[in-house]
Amino acid sequence: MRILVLGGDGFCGWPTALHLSARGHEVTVVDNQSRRRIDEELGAGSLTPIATIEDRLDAWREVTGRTIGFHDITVGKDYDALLALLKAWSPDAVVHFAEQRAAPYSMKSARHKRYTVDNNLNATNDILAAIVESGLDIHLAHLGTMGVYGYGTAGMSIPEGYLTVKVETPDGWAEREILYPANPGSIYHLTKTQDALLFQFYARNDRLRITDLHQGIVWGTQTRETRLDPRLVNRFDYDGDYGTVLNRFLMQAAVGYPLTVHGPGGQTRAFINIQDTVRCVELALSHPPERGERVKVMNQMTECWQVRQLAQMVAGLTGAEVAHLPNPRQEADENELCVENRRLLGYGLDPITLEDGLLMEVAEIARTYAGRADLSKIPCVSCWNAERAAAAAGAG
Ligand code: NAD
Ligand code: USQ
Repeated sequence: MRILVLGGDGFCGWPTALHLSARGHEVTVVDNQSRRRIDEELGAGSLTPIATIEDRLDAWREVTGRTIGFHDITVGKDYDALLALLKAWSPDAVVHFAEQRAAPYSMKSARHKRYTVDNNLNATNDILAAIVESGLDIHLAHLGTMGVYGYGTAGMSIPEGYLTVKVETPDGWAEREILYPANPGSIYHLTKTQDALLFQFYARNDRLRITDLHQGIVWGTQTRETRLDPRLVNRFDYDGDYGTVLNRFLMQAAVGYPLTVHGPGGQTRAFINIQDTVRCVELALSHPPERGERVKVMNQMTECWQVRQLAQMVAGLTGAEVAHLPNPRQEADENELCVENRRLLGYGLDPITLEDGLLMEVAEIARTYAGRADLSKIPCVSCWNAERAAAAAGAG
């Protein structure tokens, strides 16, 4: 297949581009490098030393003999360039990672809220509009989030995108399938719920073939391909805005920083290893929906854990201390979560779990690069509202 990877310089996009290229697909990356500029804005870079995109692509060619193309295009702004690329290159599939993906970053200030909404919604609408205008039959696979569902399910398993409801009609009770009600917990997560409506509209109106992968929190760093050369290393975010919980705990353990559990740590979340992320995208691309079919939604996660369980696990492995801090987020301190993921398992996903020993490998990466860490960037200082900010200030 010919595959365009939007956001292919990022944490999930880069290893996905390499994986697809290694599997023999023709791959081109589109990325405006906004994530690297946000590193500068926050004064917090990747723990691993990531090469420039040019060096990454040269290294891939040297190591494997395969070429990955690159275009510096802002999806959502440079519409003509995006459309021209689709028409000139005629991809079979587009994988869409090109969004601002950190919930704390999206909640930092009005500017960050506006940037996240503007960037994410325009990126999604532009790629959809460009596919329609190109006249090509391109399958779009988007990286969505488990967070569109909210995290409280009252004992029910979260289905893959759609909920069967009973409605009263003049002829009695009837069953209907609706898009699962959206319940976002941040402006970032909110943009993903809006993306879902854009997909629903374009699938119905223009018969576009669309897959929305509702992904859990990704942990890990390296994949088979990023391990091939130091210049291919994946990014590892640990700062209070972009670092996700499990990778942060592993890094904190490596530098001797007490693990930063928000509140009692009863938040249950869905997780997936980065190696499984790249495999899931490949599986999704090999099982596209038909033209005219509704949006295909798959829950891209492999296991659920509570934050405090993760902290205990990392503390058990490394001897780290655990700290309970005021929660800067407006979220439930305790929730249960159970998720359906039968579709990707049915296509052959063989999940990597936390028990598989990979945790130690990630801890190893964190230890190797611990000297690059700036400990002042670890605290989560983005608060969801004034009340949360006051509680954090009181505790500080
Ligand atoms: P990332 O920030 O590392 O990568 C996103 C990439 O997209 C960056 O390289 C950035 O420069 C680029 N980009 C952003 N906006 C762009 C635009 N308008 N035009 C061109 N390029 C643009 O994020 P990630 O962790 O790789 O996440 C990728 C996708 O996966 C996101 O949509 C995110 O919502 C989703 N996701 C990530 C996780 C996770 O734990 N990392 C979990 C679930 C879902
Ligand atoms: N948390 C802590 N301590 C920390 C960091 C986080 O207790 O030091 C808690 C948070 O309060 C939250 C949970 O851990 O309850 C998860 O936080 P996170 O930052 O790991 O994940 P989140 O903000 O939900 O976002 C990440 C990705 C996002 C993706 C989402 C998938 O950044 O792109 O969409 O995971 S999901 O969580 O399933 O919605």
